[in-house]
Amino acid sequence: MSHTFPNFPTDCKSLLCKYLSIEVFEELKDKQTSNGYTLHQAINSGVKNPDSGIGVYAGDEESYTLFAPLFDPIIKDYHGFEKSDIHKSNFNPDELKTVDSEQMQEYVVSTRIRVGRNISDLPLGSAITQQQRLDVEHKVSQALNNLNGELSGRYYPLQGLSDNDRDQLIKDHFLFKQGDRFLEAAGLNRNWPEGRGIFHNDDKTFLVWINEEDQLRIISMQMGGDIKAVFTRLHKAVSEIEKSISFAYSKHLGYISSCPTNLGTAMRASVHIKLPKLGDNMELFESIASKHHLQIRGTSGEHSQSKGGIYDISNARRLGVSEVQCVQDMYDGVVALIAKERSL
Ligand code: ADP
Ligand code: CIR
Repeated sequence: MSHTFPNFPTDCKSLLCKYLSIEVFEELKDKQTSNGYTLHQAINSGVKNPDSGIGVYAGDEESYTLFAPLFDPIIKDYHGFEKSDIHKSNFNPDELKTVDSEQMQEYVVSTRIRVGRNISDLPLGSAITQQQRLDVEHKVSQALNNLNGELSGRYYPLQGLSDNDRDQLIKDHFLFKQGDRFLEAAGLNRNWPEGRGIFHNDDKTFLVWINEEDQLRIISMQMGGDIKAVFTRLHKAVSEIEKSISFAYSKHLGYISSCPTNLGTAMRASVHIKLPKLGDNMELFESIASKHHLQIRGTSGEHSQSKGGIYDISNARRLGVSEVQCVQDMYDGVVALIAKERSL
């Protein structure tokens, strides 16, 4: 099927719109990866949703090389990561410098750190087949069912959950919502809800989402602001899971993810934090956030609004910085935000 150059509205601010020149489009428009993933599929989310921040999704690891003339500048813009850079991992919780202060406990409602992972040698969610998705669910849930101690728990397929249980898990911030229009246009909602589900321990401090935007989202979370405890639990969980599953990793791009914003560490370390005064002064709020490489989200996840002066603050950089640095970015930024909030 032939496609013509997309028609972006004049106020479009997505990175897709910024970097998809006519020349790049012409160079890439007839290419497809060995899994049959095309440029048209890679850009469809940003074409259908001109309000995207980014607007592209990879269908497999090969998408990042085949469509590099489009993906490389997007990756550089978002992460400040050059084509010649190499990603390095450091997941050692002992190297995180935090002080568990009273202020942290007063302002921070809850802490959550997640990493995205995808199984090596399989297409990513946008290009995966229905059978491959079911195979992922089977393999991952089996591996998780073998975990012990604090990490031991149960897998709940989405199809087996009642509407009430599902809605309560979403409301309590444990479970993903049904994929939105961004994921829909990326092909990530195909065959929904089959093959999707959530594993969690009894306390819901360790959770794994299966087959949402990435094949795994491994999550550690708890109430309050003890960031080190959350990071330490996540490190333990990821190390255990890696004993039985091999994840897609490239020397250049780190862990391979569907969305280029998640490459590298694929880590988002966040707090829900009470900052009502800064919330009334978004310009100041955003300037501190940007200085500390932070992203501000609403409390019901990406593209949601803040409620009651509580915000979701997380590291924006994930590639070219280690896991320790991602969490350190978040912690240092949160300390600065609390100091400013108190001064207002
Ligand atoms: P992701 O972190 O995977 O990018 P979202 O932004 O969609 O995804 O958030 C997923 C869910 O996690 C949402 O319900 C959101 O409210 C919840 N969440 C994120 N950070 C925290 C936190 N620090 N405390 C409690 N819930 C959180
Ligand atoms: C977008 O482009 O807005 C969506 N596809 C989501 C992008 C990833 N999220 C993010 O950077 N916050």
